[in-house]
Amino acid sequence: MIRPIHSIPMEDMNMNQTFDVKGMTCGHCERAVTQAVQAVDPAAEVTIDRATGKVEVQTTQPREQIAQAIAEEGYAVQ
Ligand SMILES: [Cu+2]
Repeated sequence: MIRPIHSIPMEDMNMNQTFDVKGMTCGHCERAVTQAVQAVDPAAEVTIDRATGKVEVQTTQPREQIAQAIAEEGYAVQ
């Protein structure tokens, strides 16, 4: 059976979003970015590759809000 899109619960609507984040130099930066993202979406899964600045986020929240939270921590994000 096919469910109409509006009946899909939020937790089924996780999206994998990738960001380029500049300025993460240590584990503290990774924690700061992770916590900023999880302040927007406590259930977000955050994977960070500090060497390349690649941040992967599994979240139900819009991309702009995640990017803004990271930027507010002081990191350049694309
Ligand atoms: Cu740091």
